[in-house]
Amino acid sequence: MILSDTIVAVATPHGFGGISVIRISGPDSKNIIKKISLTNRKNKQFKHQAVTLVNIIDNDGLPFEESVVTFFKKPHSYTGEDTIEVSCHGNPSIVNRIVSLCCTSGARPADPGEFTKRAFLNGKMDLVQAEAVASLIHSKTAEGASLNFKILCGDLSKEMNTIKKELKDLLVKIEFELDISEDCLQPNLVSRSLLSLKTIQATIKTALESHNSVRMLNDGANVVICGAPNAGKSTLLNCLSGIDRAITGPEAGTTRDTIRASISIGGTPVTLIDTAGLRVSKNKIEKEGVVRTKKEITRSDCVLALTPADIPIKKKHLKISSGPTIHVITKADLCTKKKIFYFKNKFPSACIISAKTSFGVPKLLDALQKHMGLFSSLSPIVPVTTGRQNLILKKISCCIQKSTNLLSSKGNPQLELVSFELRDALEQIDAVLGKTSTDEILNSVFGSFCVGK
Ligand SMILES: Nc1nc2c(ncn2[C@@H]2O[C@H](COP(=O)(O)OP(=O)(O)OP(=O)(O)O)[C@@H](O)[C@H]2O)c(=O)[nH]1
Ligand SMILES: [Mg+2]
Repeated sequence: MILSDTIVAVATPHGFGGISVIRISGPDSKNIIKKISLTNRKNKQFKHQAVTLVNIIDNDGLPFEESVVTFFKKPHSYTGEDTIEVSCHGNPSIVNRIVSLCCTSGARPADPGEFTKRAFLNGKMDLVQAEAVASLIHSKTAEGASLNFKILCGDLSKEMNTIKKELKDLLVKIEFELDISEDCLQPNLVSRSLLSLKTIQATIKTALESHNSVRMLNDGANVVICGAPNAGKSTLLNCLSGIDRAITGPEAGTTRDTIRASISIGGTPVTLIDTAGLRVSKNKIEKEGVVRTKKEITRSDCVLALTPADIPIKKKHLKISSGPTIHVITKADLCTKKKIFYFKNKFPSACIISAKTSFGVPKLLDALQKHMGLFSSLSPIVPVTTGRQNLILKKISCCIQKSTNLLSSKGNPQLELVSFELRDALEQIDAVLGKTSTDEILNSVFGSFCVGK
């Protein structure tokens, strides 16, 4: 696709620094840089993938900046168009002056994500890869960045294309069967089709299951520490974060508000949230504290439900959240070995700890990592990383399930309906890869990018 206009934007963060990079993309890129610069290497300037040292000149032809210009000839550039990158001194006043000179010379300011959108429209990458660019830039962990790099290189796209090929092969066989007489059923068509569908469904299921852990890898996870007053919540927050973050004390109801501390578990940033103790209270402030605790629970990725070892544990203490929850029995240092043994038998999945002595804390961290299923970029599983991909993959999974059910039903399988479901699944795969995306979807994907990418 050839876009007729030329866009310009700063590709590096705003502010002072050694260098800032300004990106220009479109058919007029070369003309624009020629208009606003002077160089004494007249014949050798602006060759593909070569750098040219230039003086940037103002409207009166007076130089005010020395920059290095790199030219990428279409289609061998990020966007697939003629692209110029100006590396200038990292001073916002210089950067803004160059951008505005580019605009008066024929470029227009780029929209957020417009360079990547052009790369997508010019077939340099599919929509899954384009999304990986945004995720790579915003990923909060090295693991997340590595994973997004793999997806940018095409790992997930390859997986989608493999599924597409398998579904297409299946569809061809089903439609061939529909075209010939019923008596000539291809041998083992149903059993072989069911086997293929089972394999595809398993791949999709794994990709979907890892979506949540990947989200935590990119964005970080929220872990809420809750339980009755005096359960040892704030002491555990301080113990896990290694800082004296929250006030602790023997008085029940010490913590009234939510208190946050950041830690890293297996490379994933985790925000620990200490909360007000859950109890019925007439005190207005304490009541508000409990409301806030409940709000944090609904937004959490995992809840630590604390019960102290020195008071009887009731079922209601453990039913704090319907989401992932780890039962933590605190103050184990106050217990005899016999009591700890009793707890281990009665609550086999609970973590028994003492935040005072750190007993059981490493095991709690392991349990937390396991519970949240924190993802490793080294895993051979290729996960879906965005909400859009997750939603579409669920639809594909649904079509495959319907096809499986139709083929498994007794009597002659309704192959027309199977064919309809498979076609739907194929359309959804094209939607994941961006082959059939509407402007609205593209705007929502690229609108979340930063300007200059
Ligand atoms: N022996 C022992 N005491 C603990 C332990 N953890 C907490 N405590 C004590 O228990 C009391 C309550 O601890 P906090 O951490 O303030 O309890 P909390 O759950 O935050 O209490 P509220 O904020 O009032 O809801 C304090 O006196 C702590 O020193 C522990 O592991 N062992
Ligand atoms: Mg507290």
